[in-house]
Amino acid sequence: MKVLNAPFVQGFMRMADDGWQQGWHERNGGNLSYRIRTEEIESVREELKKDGEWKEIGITVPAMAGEYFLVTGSGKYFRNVMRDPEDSICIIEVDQAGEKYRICWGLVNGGRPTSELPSHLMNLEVKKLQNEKYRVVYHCHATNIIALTFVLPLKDEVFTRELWEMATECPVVFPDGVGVVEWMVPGGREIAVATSELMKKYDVAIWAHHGMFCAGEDFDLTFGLAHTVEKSAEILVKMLSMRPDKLQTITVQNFKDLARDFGVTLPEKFLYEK
Ligand code: 2HA
Ligand code: ZN
Repeated sequence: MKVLNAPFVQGFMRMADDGWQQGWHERNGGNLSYRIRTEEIESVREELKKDGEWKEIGITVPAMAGEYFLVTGSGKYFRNVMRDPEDSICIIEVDQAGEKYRICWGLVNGGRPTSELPSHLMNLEVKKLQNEKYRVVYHCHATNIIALTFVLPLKDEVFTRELWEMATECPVVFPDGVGVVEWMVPGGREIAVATSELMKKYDVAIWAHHGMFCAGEDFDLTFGLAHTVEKSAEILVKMLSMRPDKLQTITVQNFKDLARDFGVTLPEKFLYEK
């Protein structure tokens, strides 16, 4: 099969384009990665090149040894993924030590994988070790969530509770909550480690004054998660623009009733009395 016809590549391109259309990917903002299944990589094997140069990832991800990933390119625009995928995205293979990668397909006009490759691979590794089904990591510059990082305390408890209160579906969609990383230099090992620590507990990490990192089992779930979090953030921004306090909200008891009926467990640390 041609790489471009493979359903996982089509799904990846659609998600990138959906993010662009939401306005979360100005210029070269954001990045997306997908851990490719064995049968999927076999289906496109004929088009993969084997002579790419091995390059350092910058971190070690032993549990990712020998795996293949579809990732966006560094400096590439989500806006162009649909129109020119072979220029914008690439398939990479990780070596047996989990220390190096090589490009097997894509980035035909040169370039390298996303600048956030260390964060993506570390997060995918953390998730894989917890649940083999997790395959997608997505980073976007969602406007309202970024805005909130200027006015809410940068604490997991505060962000989770405020986002949960803004839409009834939220505790059901992200019952584990969201984590927050204080401002850090993007692209390196330090932010990768901080984010992957949060990913041990949550599927969402918010980077202060920068954006959001999400992980999930497939493109629908991961995009849907980012979309739900950002929608809730938008409602909170609107609410705070009308007045600084709420006249009424979803109460702790309401959350407990919701958890019971929807069969989700909500950690006690988010159900504090205000
Ligand atoms: O430009 O979003 O965090 C890509 C990014 C870096
Ligand atoms: Zn970014």
